[in-house]
Amino acid sequence: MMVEEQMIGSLAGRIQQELATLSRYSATEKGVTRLPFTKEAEDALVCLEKMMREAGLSTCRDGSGALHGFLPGKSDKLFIIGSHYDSVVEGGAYDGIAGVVCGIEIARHFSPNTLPFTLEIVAFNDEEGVRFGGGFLSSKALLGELKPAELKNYCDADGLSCYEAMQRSGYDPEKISEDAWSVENIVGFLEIHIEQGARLYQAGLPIGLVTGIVGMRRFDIELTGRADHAGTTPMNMRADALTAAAAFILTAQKAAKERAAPDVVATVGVCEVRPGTVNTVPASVHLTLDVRSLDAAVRDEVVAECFAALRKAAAENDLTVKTQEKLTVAPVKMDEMLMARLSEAMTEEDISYMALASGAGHDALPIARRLPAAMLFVPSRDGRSHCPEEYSEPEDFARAVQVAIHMLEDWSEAL
Ligand code: HGY
Ligand code: MN
Ligand code: MN
Repeated sequence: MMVEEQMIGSLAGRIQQELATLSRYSATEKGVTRLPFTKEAEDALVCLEKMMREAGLSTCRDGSGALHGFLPGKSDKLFIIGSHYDSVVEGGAYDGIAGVVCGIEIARHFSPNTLPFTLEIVAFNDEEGVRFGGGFLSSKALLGELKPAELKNYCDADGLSCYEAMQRSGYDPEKISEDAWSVENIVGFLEIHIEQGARLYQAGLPIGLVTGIVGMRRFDIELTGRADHAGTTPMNMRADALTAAAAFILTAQKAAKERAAPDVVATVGVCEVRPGTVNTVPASVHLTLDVRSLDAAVRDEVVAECFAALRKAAAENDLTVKTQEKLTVAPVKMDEMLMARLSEAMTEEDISYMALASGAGHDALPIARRLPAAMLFVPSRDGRSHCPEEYSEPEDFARAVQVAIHMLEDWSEAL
């Protein structure tokens, strides 16, 4: 079934409108900042709830702050489509939430009780882990993989734990996994997401079929030395925390670059120096480390190299080191059956696409370990993401929606 171009046009127009509305729920003027358990996150959720109901879905929330929309089918089996509605700080208007909007548009296309399964559209909370340092909060909770006590170990910059932030927002963290899925009841999961890299954009292709997602390890590191006068403390008598941090940062870059593989990356995204004054030897530094690879062993080698360098530099500078591993998630391959169904739908729609791995983490990452999962990527202009310049064409989202609709229609006809 060739898709009428004007159908793509009208669908694209509605998607663009919905994303423009949702992008206003932000704590910053510059880009989009919508962190979990904040007013802007709650306001976005209310707006998504309205969009879901207008599309004919019944809605409910779960104990992690995720929103669910349901379109009943001919069985209680579930096919789930979704992505996250939280963002990074001063991020873009498409990362995550575009996949929720696409899910709503897919569901809107179908009448109740026509698909062989119930369609569940999910807006996941705190996929990014930017506020509390973890990530995948809702997807892990829905997989039954989160314990309430763990939420006390994740704290924001003000020292407020995720546990307390949930309580302040009216959630009961003790019930975080009470709404966990019965995984055996789920036929499949699809996430539509922006690529956040430049491969599709440079190839001029409208869609990417994701083959796998990198494994990730994330750490919080606290280096403690001693504050001293910058003018009167001889170099050989300092306990300068920033010196060891510099060795760590350069080792992270070098270790990843030496693997010379695009999926092997290491990033020190946070480097907070205290007391942070021009004439005081840095007493302490808070760092984060994020290491990824499609190969868990390579990922672990890079981590080991980084911490060996840190221990050596800390010993040479008379520092103490405290580390906390905040996230450990294995690389995954996407489901072959779902990939084949999506590939067939794109062939029938005469849409050219590229198969590619994801260097970004997604809710599909923990989910794919437990049930059949697939992802479709939409090009990111210039490969930019996690910044206000993030942009993707609404027509490309519309094409991804049409591919998913085509796959679900084929699925129904085949039964
Ligand atoms: O960090 C990531 O890859 C994703 O944006 N959470
Ligand atoms: Mn992101
Ligand atoms: Mn994302």
